[in-house]
Amino acid sequence: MAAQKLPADFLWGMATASYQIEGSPDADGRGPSIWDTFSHLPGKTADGLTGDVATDSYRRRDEDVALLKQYGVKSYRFSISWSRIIPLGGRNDPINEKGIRWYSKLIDELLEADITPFVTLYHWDLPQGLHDRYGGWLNKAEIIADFVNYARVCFDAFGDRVKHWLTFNEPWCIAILGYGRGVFAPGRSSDRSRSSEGDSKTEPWIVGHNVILAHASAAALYRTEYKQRQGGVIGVTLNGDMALPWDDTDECREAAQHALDFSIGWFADPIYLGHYPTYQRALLGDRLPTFTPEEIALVHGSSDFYGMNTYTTNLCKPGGDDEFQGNVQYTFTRPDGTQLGTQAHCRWLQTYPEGFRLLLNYLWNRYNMPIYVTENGFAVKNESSMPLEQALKDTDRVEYFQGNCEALLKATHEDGVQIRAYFPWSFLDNFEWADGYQTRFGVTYVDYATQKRYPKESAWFLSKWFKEHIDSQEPTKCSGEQVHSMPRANGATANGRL
Ligand code: GBH
Repeated sequence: MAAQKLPADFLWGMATASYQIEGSPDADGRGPSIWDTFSHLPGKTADGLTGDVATDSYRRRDEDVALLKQYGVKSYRFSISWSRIIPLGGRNDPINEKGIRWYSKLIDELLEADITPFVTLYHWDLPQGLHDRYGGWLNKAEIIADFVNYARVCFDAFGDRVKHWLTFNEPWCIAILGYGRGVFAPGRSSDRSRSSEGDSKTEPWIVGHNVILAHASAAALYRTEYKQRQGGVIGVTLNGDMALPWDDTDECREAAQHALDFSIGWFADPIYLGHYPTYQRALLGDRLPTFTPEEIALVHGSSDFYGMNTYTTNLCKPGGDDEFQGNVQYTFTRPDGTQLGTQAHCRWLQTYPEGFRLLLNYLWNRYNMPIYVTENGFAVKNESSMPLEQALKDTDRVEYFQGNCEALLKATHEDGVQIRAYFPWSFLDNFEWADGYQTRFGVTYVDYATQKRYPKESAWFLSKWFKEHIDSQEPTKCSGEQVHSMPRANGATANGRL
């Protein structure tokens, strides 16, 4: 058999998000977002820093595109800053042509470089105006109408050239980190040491529900008014790490499934299966909102693919009172005391390629949708305190990507999982939200004093790996056969078991 390859139309590229890289918060009429506000409050980010400058990518667009081209990526995943397009955010507020022009130029430059733009509409930077006006994501009717309006402006302005849309990045983080733990903007929480407002018992579930409906409404708009003419695909991307039983007991097995129900099933079950997970409903009772029949009809089937952001694997034990994890405890320490993998700079991340492959299988079996891996990455421990030359030799990150790329290939060829894209996180070191700038996820080192970019070894590793592993032949599919869900070829049935 010939060497195992990925299909010629497989997309690989780098990923970023507007607030993490752009800087220039006042340029060309941009309005403030909740992340401007939040990051400027004392004590909200690890180093007290904000996204005011970040990687200065608003001003370095041409340079960034040139580097992407040098890496040989086929695609670039970036997000649009809502408050550059509609500075105040709302459906009756003015549209900012200068903001539109900036992204339009970026898209043109990418296409000229033969790079497919892969666009996220919402990567956490809600216009502050909407939060102030009516409570942002807490206000169902208003936020859905305003998000759909914003999506329409983007489809109108960019849809002639953009054929891959993501409505939301990681609804779990929006809801739990923004309204439950209060560690991300807008920082609401029941923890009064963090926030004077908020109710962690109810607000995250309301916000998650409203984000699902906003996603489904924007996807419906695209499908009814744009898809036929523009011919693209639209979906949501969910964060979720593999959950494995800590030991072989039934209790741990159950705990692992419960963890998946709360991290992934919360969003994926309604969107792909048409209902919230049973366990989640049982645990939350009427704190978890319900869909009307019309709403669930809109939600069910609203994503053209499975958008997968994943970083690690957690070993699961029942117990604890962390409702956001489904009352499951996570650890990286095996029963025999050994660690699951290599520890990253962040507490929550260790390398484990087997888990990546298992998660691909789990999602494929349960949801039956082609998968776009829209984020996957690693922050090397203490990279910020290393001399530059040492930081550029990012062996732990190379090993992380090597393991996961090999797992991706095995999932494709040995397991029959349909995978269409892989986006390492991230193109550049950047503003890592509440962790500030010390945690570096980039395959490109950014010297923040000079804003100079230095490719790390991992960038060249990925560049070479995908060059060698993507088939060079033209795909042999008929033109009508697009990237929608396709029936399973191997006849396996969907099941939620590990
Ligand atoms: C992604 O989220 C983001 O999309 C991206 O913007 C970010 O830069 C990247 O990861 C790297 O962090 O123990 O409660 O604090 C990743 C998903 C989910 C991973 C929450 C960390 C910690 C949960 N994240 N998780 S908690």
